[in-house]
Amino acid sequence: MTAVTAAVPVSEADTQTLDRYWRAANYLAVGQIYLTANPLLAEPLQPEHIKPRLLGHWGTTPGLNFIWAHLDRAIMAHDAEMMIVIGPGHGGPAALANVWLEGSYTDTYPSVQRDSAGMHQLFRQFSFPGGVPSHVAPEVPGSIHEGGELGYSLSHAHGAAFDNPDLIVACVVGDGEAETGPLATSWHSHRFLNPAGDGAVLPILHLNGWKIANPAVLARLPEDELDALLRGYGYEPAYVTGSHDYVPHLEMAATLDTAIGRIRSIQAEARAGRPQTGARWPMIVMRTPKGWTGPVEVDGLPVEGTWRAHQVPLAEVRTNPAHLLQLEEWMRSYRPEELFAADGSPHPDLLAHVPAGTRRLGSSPHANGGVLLRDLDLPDFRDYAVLVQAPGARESEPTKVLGTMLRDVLRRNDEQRNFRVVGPDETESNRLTAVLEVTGKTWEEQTLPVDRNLAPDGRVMEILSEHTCQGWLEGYLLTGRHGWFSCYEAFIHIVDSMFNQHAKWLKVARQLPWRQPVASLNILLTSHVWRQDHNGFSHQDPGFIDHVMNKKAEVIRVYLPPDANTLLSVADHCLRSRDYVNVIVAGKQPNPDWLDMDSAILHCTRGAGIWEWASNDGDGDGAEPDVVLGCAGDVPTLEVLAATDILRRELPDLRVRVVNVVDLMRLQPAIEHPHGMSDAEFNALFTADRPVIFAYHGYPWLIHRLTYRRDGHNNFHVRGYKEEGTTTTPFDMVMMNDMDRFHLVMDVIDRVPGLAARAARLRQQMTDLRSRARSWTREHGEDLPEVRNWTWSAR
Ligand SMILES: Cc1ncc(C[n+]2csc(CCOP(=O)(O)OP(=O)(O)O)c2C)c(N)n1
Repeated sequence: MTAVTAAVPVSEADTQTLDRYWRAANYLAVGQIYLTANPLLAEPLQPEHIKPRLLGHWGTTPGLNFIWAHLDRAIMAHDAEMMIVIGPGHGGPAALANVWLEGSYTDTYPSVQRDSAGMHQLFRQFSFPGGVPSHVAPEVPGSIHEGGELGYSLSHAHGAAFDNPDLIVACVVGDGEAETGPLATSWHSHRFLNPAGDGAVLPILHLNGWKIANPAVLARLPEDELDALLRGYGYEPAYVTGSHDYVPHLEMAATLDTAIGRIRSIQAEARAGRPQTGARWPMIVMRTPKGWTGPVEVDGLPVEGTWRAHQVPLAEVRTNPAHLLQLEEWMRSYRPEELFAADGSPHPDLLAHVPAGTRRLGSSPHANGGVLLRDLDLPDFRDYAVLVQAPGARESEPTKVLGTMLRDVLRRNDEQRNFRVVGPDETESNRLTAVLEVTGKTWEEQTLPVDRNLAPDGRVMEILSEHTCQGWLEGYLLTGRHGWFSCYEAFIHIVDSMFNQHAKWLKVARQLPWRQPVASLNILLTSHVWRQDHNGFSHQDPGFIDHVMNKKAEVIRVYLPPDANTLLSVADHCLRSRDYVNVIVAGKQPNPDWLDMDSAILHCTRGAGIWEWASNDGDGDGAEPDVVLGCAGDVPTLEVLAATDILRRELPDLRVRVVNVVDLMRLQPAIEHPHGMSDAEFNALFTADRPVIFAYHGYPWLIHRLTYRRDGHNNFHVRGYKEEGTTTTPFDMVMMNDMDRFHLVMDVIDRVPGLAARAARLRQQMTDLRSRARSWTREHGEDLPEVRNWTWSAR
């Protein structure tokens, strides 16, 4: 429960304990960067005690250690449940030093004990081949945020705080990190944080003045401008300033006390039913020197408090005796003999402020979210099926149908509060509108009578920042909850890089036995390339799929359901899955319903298969097809079926096989992806020697990339988006990219041996039809009636 706590006075003895802890953490950090032997400096440092390659970041580390020490005290003093997110994740030595000191590291990795052998191992493994990375990577207990790519700390921290009412997430924001676009927009996250039902985030702006080689902008603002900026973002900033000569333990402790008191009072008011609209959340601005307590000067040049402290302040320790000596003096300045016993264990008194068990920052269960993960209570997706009496007889808007299922996922999990839908202002545009029947869109700011569907405790989260949406959801998932991100297809590229980092995180986390699986990141891409009715070229880019394909097969899934029932089946599968990034591409526009629910389930289970009802190669003699028409994606499927219709009517002897691919990964070889087909299966489906005309939702080369090793690859002819587009009709769009039914018929005629001469007239008709379709759009502003009204006629 959130009791409002008064500031707890900090005694002189407390500050000495904090200082001893801080010195120990700093010592351990320097040791990790430099030493491969002699961890306790039992003998004078020799070149052979030094790592051959010095890799790590010192500059941010002492500040992070200072923050960690003080968070520990605050956790104890306020009986608080806290987590830490470290924006400057290159400060890995700090996180590792602290989790070792508090014992979380040994709990996670029993081979690294809190003794001299363990300290030796801690030092040696850091940034060392076969050891641990230099960042706050998944290997570090207590972390949900690697921080290698800067910019996502605040959005991750808020994701962790949503629906965790007792949790305070301390979030260190680097002053360089604060210059990034994603970080800059994520200051607004607290405007979506409901003090009644969510936890809190305490941003700590680490104003150490410098980036790698430049000053940080925020550090050079006049104080009143910085203050005005942060207040404008809705915070109540408090300032803690330290220097080479002054360590502000008292100020930091008091400031944290006030901040936690303030957080709890906002929460208590809100939880007593008094809305806290516009509440100013506390934040801390910590202005301390970069490389604090490190070498003041090296080779006559200033280092502490400058950009030179960013990485390794003494670079030539192995070869330059003066540097070696300076390192030894630096390490001894922390007086390790006062901090560690002869066996290397930290003196118990310096750990007096370290909390126990899961209150330790390195042991927070929230930071290993899989241990807290509860399955979603999912409705039976079959209940939302559209009725399909004959393939293509009726149409529906797939995402609208999905919205009804997501609505009930929200409803059923309202009590366990572990499912959210995020999107950049597009939930309704993407036709998931039904979700708003059971919840609102989160909004903590003022409202006007004209506003619709806003609610302080809404479970649909919309902010026009794809970065923030993605960051919130990642934070939410990594702390053991579930979610759904829907986005315009073209603009998901904005988070290409964030996706990269999340996929990397999952890849590594899956290999760590102590990290429990988390819910998959589900990304629905809709309002897609082929149907940009009132937008156009800027909104046409299906390349995210190409991008995700670069990541490890074991964490990537891409689905292209061709209609509403297949979308439901895919969505159900994704919501149950763990440790993946699921990318689903599905349209929101009216689209023929091809498969009844039973067929949809079978088809999705196969991932790719022959559509018997559309094919005629199985008729009669069981001979092989003359041509295979492959399709992946809703619009390509429609065009392939329309082309098949023409072929079967006009060339009834031609044996046509229609193969639809829902799960794109099925095309890969089995050795490349767990879903990949064996060559035998692939050949059975696509044949080894017949022409395959493949209509694909995205850029055509991806299909070649996936199939280049297959026997029949030379016969693959892929149509897809080739960067032709504008604001025009749906059929004109497919024509502009030569993926229309008429062009597909021409492709068949051109590629089936012996057909060209026999079908010359049909080919000419197709050219003429393309011309007619084009001029019809120019004259009437819409597609040809026979195109618009085409339906599959059962045979
Ligand atoms: C998005 C991104 N761009 C560039 C970098 C390269 N980089 C690593 S550290 C750093 C400076 C970071 O400065 P700050 O956030 O203030 O951290 P600190 O000074 O505390 O080390 C930069 C530019 C990066 N890691 N991520």
